[in-house]
Amino acid sequence: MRQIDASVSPRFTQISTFARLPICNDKEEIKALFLGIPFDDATTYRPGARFGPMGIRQGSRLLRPYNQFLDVYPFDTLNACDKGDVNVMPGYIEDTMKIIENEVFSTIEKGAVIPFIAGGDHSITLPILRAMYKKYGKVNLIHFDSHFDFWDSYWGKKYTHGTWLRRAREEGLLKDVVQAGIRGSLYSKDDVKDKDKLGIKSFTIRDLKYNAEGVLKEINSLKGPTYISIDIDVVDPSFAPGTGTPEVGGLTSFEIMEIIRSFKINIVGFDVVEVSPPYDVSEITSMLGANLIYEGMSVVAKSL
Ligand SMILES: [Mn+2]
Repeated sequence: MRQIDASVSPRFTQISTFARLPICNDKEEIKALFLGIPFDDATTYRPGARFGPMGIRQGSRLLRPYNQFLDVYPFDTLNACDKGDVNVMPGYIEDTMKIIENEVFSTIEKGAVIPFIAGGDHSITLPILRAMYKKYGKVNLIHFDSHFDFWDSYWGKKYTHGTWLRRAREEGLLKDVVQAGIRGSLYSKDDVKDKDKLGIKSFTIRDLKYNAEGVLKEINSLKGPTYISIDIDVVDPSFAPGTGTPEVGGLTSFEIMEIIRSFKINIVGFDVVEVSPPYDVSEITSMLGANLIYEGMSVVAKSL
């Protein structure tokens, strides 16, 4: 059984691994790992998500081994470990995407290891999906966000944290796509129409707030390998102020946790992106990010 050293106080100020898990080594069979991608050069507004992995590790110190709501010991069941951070290249988005793709692929190449990834801005999800495609072929995508993220370009540039989803579609990496939590002002009415062109089932924050069961039905009907990507800004800034592009009127922290707990799908990868500790207050965003990964691990452990 995966034991957490109880002699290490959660109040200890040393920032260690995610949930004080062991560092990954090649000798042990694992089913899941934590991986940080500290890259935020593709943000369009507030920076700081490069400190997301650090913040989420820090916010994970109080996580305990047993999840009472799903009746599971996620770390033990998954034999989970922390693989550290991807060695990104600041200032070079496309070079970094290649590094991310290779690094993520190397973690999933052999066996059925599920990466739980802490961003980083949302641009990191595109190279992760490229790695997923290499392993599984087309995967389904469940995308929680306050933004569509399928704009064509920003300042004429194709690779930003607001364009990754369109690129993933164009590259043929994805099967069914369900996104939810969309809100905020838009550039144009055409933004809304593009979701049909791109074959994306898109639900607004109203759909989630007034009919979460309907949205969950769509999500849980997905068949085959499915990747989950959660932009922390799907949560209301009152619960998650530490993020790059906040939009008011979002989910509560309780609501997003309950949604994750309800997943009944074949999860092959999971990310929480856009946590920006420099804009955080009392670590609440970092703690939420850590807990969302914990719930994700718990759902996967439960399904085994
Ligand atoms: Mn967003």
